[in-house]
Amino acid sequence: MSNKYDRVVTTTVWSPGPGCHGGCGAKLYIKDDKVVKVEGDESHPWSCGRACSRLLAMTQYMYHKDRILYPMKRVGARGEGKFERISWDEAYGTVEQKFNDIKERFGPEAVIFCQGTGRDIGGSISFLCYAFGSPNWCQLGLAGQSCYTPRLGAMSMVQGDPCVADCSQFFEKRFDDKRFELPKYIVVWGQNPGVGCPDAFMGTWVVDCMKRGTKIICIDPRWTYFASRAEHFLQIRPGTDGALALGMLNVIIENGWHDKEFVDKWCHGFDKLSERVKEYPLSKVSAITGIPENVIFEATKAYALNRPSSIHWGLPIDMCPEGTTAAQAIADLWCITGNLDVPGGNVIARPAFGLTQYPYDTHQMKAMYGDDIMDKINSKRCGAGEYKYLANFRGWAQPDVAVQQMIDGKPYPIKAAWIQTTNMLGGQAADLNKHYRALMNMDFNVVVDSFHNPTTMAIADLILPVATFAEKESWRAWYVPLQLIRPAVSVGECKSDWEINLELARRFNPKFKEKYPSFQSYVDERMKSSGHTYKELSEKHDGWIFPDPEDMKDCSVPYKRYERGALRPDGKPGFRTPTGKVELYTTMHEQFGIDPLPFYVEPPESELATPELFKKYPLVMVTGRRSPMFFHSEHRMIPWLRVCDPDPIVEVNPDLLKEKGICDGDWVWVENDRGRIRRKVKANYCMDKKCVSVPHGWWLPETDGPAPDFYKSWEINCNLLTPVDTQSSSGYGGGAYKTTLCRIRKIEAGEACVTPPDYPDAAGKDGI
Ligand SMILES: Nc1nc2c(c(=O)[nH]1)N[C@H]1C(S)=C(S)[C@@H](COP(=O)(O)OP(=O)(O)OC[C@H]3O[C@@H](n4cnc5c(=O)[nH]c(N)nc54)[C@H](O)[C@@H]3O)O[C@H]1N2
Ligand SMILES: Nc1nc2c(c(=O)[nH]1)N[C@H]1C(S)=C(S)[C@@H](COP(=O)(O)OP(=O)(O)OC[C@H]3O[C@@H](n4cnc5c(=O)[nH]c(N)nc54)[C@H](O)[C@@H]3O)O[C@H]1N2
Ligand SMILES: [Mo]
Repeated sequence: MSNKYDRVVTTTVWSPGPGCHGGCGAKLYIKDDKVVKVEGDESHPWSCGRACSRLLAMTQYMYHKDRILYPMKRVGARGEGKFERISWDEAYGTVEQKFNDIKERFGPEAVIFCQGTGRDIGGSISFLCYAFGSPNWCQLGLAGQSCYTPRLGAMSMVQGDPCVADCSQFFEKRFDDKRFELPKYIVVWGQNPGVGCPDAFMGTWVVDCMKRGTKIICIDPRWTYFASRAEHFLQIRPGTDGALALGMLNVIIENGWHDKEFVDKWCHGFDKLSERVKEYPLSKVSAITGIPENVIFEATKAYALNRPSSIHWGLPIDMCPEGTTAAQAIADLWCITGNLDVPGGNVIARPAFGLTQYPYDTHQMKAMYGDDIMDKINSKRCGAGEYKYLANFRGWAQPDVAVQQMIDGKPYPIKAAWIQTTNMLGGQAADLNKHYRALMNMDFNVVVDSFHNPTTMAIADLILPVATFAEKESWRAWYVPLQLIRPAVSVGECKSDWEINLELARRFNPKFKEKYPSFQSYVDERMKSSGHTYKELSEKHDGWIFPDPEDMKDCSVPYKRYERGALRPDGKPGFRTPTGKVELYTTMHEQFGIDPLPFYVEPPESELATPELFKKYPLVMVTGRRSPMFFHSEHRMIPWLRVCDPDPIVEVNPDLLKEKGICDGDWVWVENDRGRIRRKVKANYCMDKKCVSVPHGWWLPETDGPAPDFYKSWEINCNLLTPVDTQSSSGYGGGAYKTTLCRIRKIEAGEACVTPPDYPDAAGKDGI
């Protein structure tokens, strides 16, 4: 190391900063107690030295002039944008007093704990929520809880565990490990992993497999990187993936291309599934999905007859109408083709050493909080009464039910919101106006974040400044390896989410004061099953550890765990389902009163479902395709990133533009009955003529924060146009983010943007 730097810290990346689902290794170069350069860590087995644009721009994030460095309390009216610095002690004391006061008057369930996507937060926010005694923890605003949970739910019901496509990531030596086998095909289904690296899966892994010979089947309405390199590209009508999967199952079963041995020995309900899928012949599926019959047939044949192959899927599956059942149909595909938990297939992904950090399913909820946790929380959890599936899987409250309850107070009032890792009014929440209304209705809102944004400006009463990954101690076991996040520097008075939440949990629940005198004591307790402590692992240079691949009893070691009895709590061979088999006919669904077999329904708004509306709004607004420069609503203020992706755009097929007399670069309205937003046109043949792509999370940090501007969220945020209350019959899935109908037209002189509604009767409008 040259004397340009005092030291280099290697650590694991996991939000805040890049914002992401994390898992990369980074090297932080430090001079005079400041991080001056960031690089990827080439020795890291997952990322192998690669670093995304957001990681490389970390120094601009950490030391940005607008970063919130101290706790702040609101001193003017809500929306005025007047905040004053306070001490941590006052901040903690205020939360303690306000939340306890609400608890006394309305019960602990009257405080809702809201998070964004799966960052290093799920563990600490659920811990705080349950320590306070509330059952209401969710991604408020994420219509239908439509991100990953529907896929996780379906996988849990069908096969007892989540799984991911195997690109050798389960082994430290990666492709050199003899246990691994290269997939013949990877089906990239409704995901763009090269951009997003979503859900603990690195897009570069797919490319690494492609370089070694893996072929691609891509299912996407848009011409993407993977589409352009695919052997088979299925350009699908948005929201119809469930029908496609059912059609593919039908083709496989009809032609006898399934793995008969695996199906006979390990699957339950194959005959019933075979009957159901007969309702989805190719002609019908082709008409629904818009994909030619022969294209579906050939792709299905390639996937089914070339083993091992895997399917790697994404968010649009959750956002299909009946997202859980669309996911169920796709899971059935890898199960009946014998691709489950085999090398190069879809491999079960339990947390390293079986240790849980962030409860992704009911088993983990019970492991963390005791066997009676679900009963305890279900009596009051928003949505648990209506949705049996929700009541029995994971711990989330149902967000569409919760937001309504925040407005009408039925069946009981909700009075305060704890908001940590989500900018609802600038990113996460569908139906922007409804969420604004609901949050204005709260007596007290706390936001834990690193920058001001539309949410902090509009509704925050207290803001707590959060430390980036480079400034905190934490850990990660989002499957393997177990990795440490190690602090390199500190900035302002920022604290980590864990530090903040543990301190408050101690104040709300004194038993934690004794039990966890420090964050490390909590981590060490959770890490016990690995046989390591935080300190000991941290002293190891690399700071990560894979389970011993020879340990056949370890449930986080692949493959074929169902044969060796490593999946079930009773230690018997089989899967963690009621029958011990892969449940193609899911008995849990039967118990919940949901169809045990997959089925298809149309999106709530579509050409077929609402033909009259379609006449008025003939385009499908597909929102949310990811930009490598931004994570959701973040990073618009980071110069290196914004310069690469400067404007809120709408991508439109050039032929459609010609018909409408609109030019590349024009500003247009994107509109429907819920409102209209301004966007700059980007002509792009990647888009189907029937769809437009509208990236989400846009607000302009360079404009005015206080009301009525709120950084232009009401002018450009596409969630002004998306609905809530479209959730699946399970309560999970079905958010219409990819299937909302709209139209585009030129902006006429004198036409103004929408402004935020005024809520003069809102409860928490004045001082705190
Ligand atoms: N840089 C960056 N990375 C991110 C994020 C970010 O904001 N920025 N967000 C993170 C989060 S929380 C998530 S959930 C993931 C999401 O990441 P992904 O799972 O990749 O989801 P999207 O980017 O929404 O869409 C992926 C692809 O699906 C296509 N698509 C759209 N509608 C449909 C459909 O109905 N069917 C099919 N088959 N395809 C469709 C889109 O055209 C797009 O190419 O990314 C994570 N990673
Ligand atoms: N139209 C449309 N809307 C969508 C989507 C879409 O595809 N289309 N995608 C949806 C999906 S899949 C998801 S998961 C949601 C995600 O939505 P969110 O995860 O809520 O993302 P943001 O709205 O950007 O809010 C994140 C906020 O948390 C802060 N932050 C980042 N990391 C941390 C951290 O570790 N700690 C703390 N305390 N703060 C942090 C950021 O500064 C930012 O203000 O958005 C959904 N919204
Ligand atoms: Mo997400």
